[in-house]
This record gives sequence, structure tokens and C-alpha cells, in this order.
Amino acid sequence: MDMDLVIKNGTIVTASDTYKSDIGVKNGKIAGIWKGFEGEKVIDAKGMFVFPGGVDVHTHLDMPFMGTSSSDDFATGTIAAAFGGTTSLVDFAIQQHGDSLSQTLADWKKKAEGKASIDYGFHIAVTDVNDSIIKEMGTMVEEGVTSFKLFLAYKGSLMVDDAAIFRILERSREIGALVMVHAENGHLIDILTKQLLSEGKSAPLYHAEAHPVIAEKEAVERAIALAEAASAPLYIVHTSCDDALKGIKQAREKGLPVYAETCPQYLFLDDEKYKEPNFGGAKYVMSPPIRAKRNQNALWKGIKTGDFQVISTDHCPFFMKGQKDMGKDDWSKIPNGCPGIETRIPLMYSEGVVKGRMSINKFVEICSANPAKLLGLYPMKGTIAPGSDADLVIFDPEKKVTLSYKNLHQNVDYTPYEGMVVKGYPVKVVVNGELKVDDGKFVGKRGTGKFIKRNRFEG
Ligand code: DUC
Ligand code: ZN
Ligand code: ZN
Repeated sequence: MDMDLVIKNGTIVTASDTYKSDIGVKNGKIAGIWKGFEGEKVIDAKGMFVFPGGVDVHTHLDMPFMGTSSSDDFATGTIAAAFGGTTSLVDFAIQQHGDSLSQTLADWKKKAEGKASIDYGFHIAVTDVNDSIIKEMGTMVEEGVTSFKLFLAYKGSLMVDDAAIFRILERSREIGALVMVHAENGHLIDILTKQLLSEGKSAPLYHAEAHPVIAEKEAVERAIALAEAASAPLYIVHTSCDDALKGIKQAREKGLPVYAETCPQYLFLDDEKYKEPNFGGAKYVMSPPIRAKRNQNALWKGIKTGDFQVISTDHCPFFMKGQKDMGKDDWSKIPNGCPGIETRIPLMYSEGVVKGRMSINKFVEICSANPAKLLGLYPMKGTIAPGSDADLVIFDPEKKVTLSYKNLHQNVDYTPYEGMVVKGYPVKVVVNGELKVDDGKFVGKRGTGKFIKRNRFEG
């Protein structure tokens, strides 16, 4: 059979194997892995790794938040993702108070349809819980939305109480969905914020003081307790510190189905950044905040021990000029979030694999295979196998790149990793069998990404 595309001579890497072979692609899928395919188009991947496309299960594209909207929409954000080797994502559709879940899903589908250049799914962040919402969760699972997010922070806007958390957990267990939590104690943050501001502490630095480690630790432990009471699985997003990780580890040692992710910003940045002059600290205003440096070793260890299964980005960019500066005189008005969708794969390879912190298979596991497995996308995404989607990253392990917002494609005027040199970079990126990125240029069709109906949670 003649292939549409053949990738020859590369070293294929999955979560379990590393080997040399050729990949035949037909109709957007991997048709086979074998030496000897003929095809219309051939990519010579000699000296390159061939990875399954990165899967980012935590993004906020075109999200209305804190009086503005995240600056990457589904058009710009998915192109930036592709440049960085990420070929599918799961974004958070946020329920507006009073809206049904179907309305929420319809709103977010509208944002993405015809705009996204890679495939996408949605979690729904439930912010307003009542009987009809609990019932409607079942319909959402049938529609392929098999995870729900709850905010334990952002009092007065996104936060839900313990009763709501417990009800959502019970219902999720019943219908085969996974509950994800933003674990910080919103009441504590609210009081600390008011106290700090009343003392005239208005600089970005105080964002970190208002979001202490104890607020995260408490919320992680509370969410775990509620999940245990409901006999439901739980996924903790963007874990930032050792104390939160300890709670996760303890739960896992007890045999509870508790899963967790951390993000590059917590592995590579520390709270000294909040002292950057001229309001520079605002670049790092996100929740949870970046922490004291000593936490970084603990987080790396958490990856090694398997207590973290996933690295995601929490990509939620805002321009310094015109968005972050809304909080020039009051840090609590700085929209929370930072960019990262394009830099996750290069950073994790360079700092993880090249620096000897993890094997190359572990890197694929945490950036592609595990997120796909936990969020119901596997084996369509997250691996290189016959029948899987042809989402492939041809990765040059020798290519050195100095990260700068000027060369990245995220729609934002900074990167938190400005000036950092990474070794190893995606050079060609194939999405559903189509070459999208070729040596620094976007060469594919735009807007061809599809909504993915995800499978139920399987554990
Ligand atoms: N944290 C952020 O920093 N941004 C988006 C939402 C969140 O929880
Ligand atoms: Zn969050
Ligand atoms: Zn988030």
C-alpha cells in the first residue's frame, strides 16, 4: 500500500521503547511501523528522535478571567503549541454562573471550531452546582467531556464549597468521569489579600504572601479526604510545592486513586522572581505562585517516584502591557497566569533528559502517554502505534535554542524563560498526518483541529 507520508530512519521513542524504524502514515493515522514503506512524501529523520506529539491537558485559551481574556485564542495558542511539539490539548471550558453545562460546552466549541490547528478536548470547570447540573454531567460524559474541574480558590467567582465538591465527586464516580481540582484554600487567600492590601502592600511580591504553601497543602488534603469519602478518583492540577506533594504521596501510598501534575514554572522558577524591578514580578503572578527554590528538588523527585504522572502547562498568558498592568497599583488585580504551551516539551527534554533527571521514555510518558491515558485519549494520542493518530514530533537532540518571546509564537509579550538555553528542539511536527511545522515555519493548513470525544476514566 502506498503511504501518504513516510518518516524514515528516525529513532522512535514511546513511553516504553526506543528503536529505529520507519513509520507509514495513511489518512491521518499510523498505518504501520516497518522498514520498506514507499510513499508520496518522505521525511528523512536520520539523527532525529520521533516522539508521539505532546499532549497538554491543562490550558486556558481565550478564557475570560479577572476582567480580561487570556491572550492566546484557539488560533494562536494551537499554532504555538505545534511549534513546541504539542499536538493535542484539553482546555478548560468555564461554566458561567447560571449557565447549563451544554451551554458552556457549546460556547467553548464555538471558540475553537475552525480556529484550532491541533485536536482539542474540553474539561468543564463547574462553578455553580445544583440538581440539574449534577444530572447534566451524565450528558456531558456522553458528549466526550469526561472530566470536571473544581476550583477551591477564587472566592466569589470560581470557588465551590465542600458540599459541591462531594456531590461532583460522587456523581463523577457514577458516570466514569475524573474530577480535577485547583487546590488552594480560597477563604484563607481572601483574608490574607485583604490584610496585605490594607497594610499598603500592593507590589506583585505580595501575591506570593497571600497564597502560602499551607493554603495549597490544606486544600490538597481536603480534596483527597472528600474523594476518599466519595470513593472517587481525583486529579490534582498544578502542584507547586513539597508540602502539597507530601499529601499526594501519602494518599497514593494508602492506595487511593489520586493523580497529580506539576508544571514547568514550578520546576524552573522560584519566588525570587517576584522581586524583579519595574513591576517585572507581575510576569510570575499565577496561582498557585512559584515557590521557594528548595521545593524544586522535591518536585523533580515526585516525577521520579511516579507521584506526579503528568507535566502540563496551565498556559494562561496575559500581556504585560495592557493586561498584567491592570494591577500596577494593586497586585490582586493582576490577571493570574503565565505562558508555557510552546516551551513545555523543549524544557522538559533539555532539563529532564539531557541533564540526566529522567530517561527519554519517562519524558514521553509524562508529556504524552500519561496525560493521554488519564484523560481518555489513549491510544489515539500519546503513543506511536498502528491505528494511532499520526501526531508526530521529529526532534533534533543537538539543536540549541535560546528561548525568547521574540522567537516564540505565543501571543504575549514575554516568556518567563527569557534567555534560557535549551538543547534539543522539535524541527518538524506532523498533526493528523499533515506536516504543520517545518524548520521554524508553519507550513500546514490552519484551523483543521477537531474536537475529540474523550473516553471515560479508566484508572
Ligand atoms: N491559575 C492561574 O494562574 N491562571 C489561570 C487559572 C489558575 O488557576
Ligand atoms: Zn488552577
Ligand atoms: Zn489552570
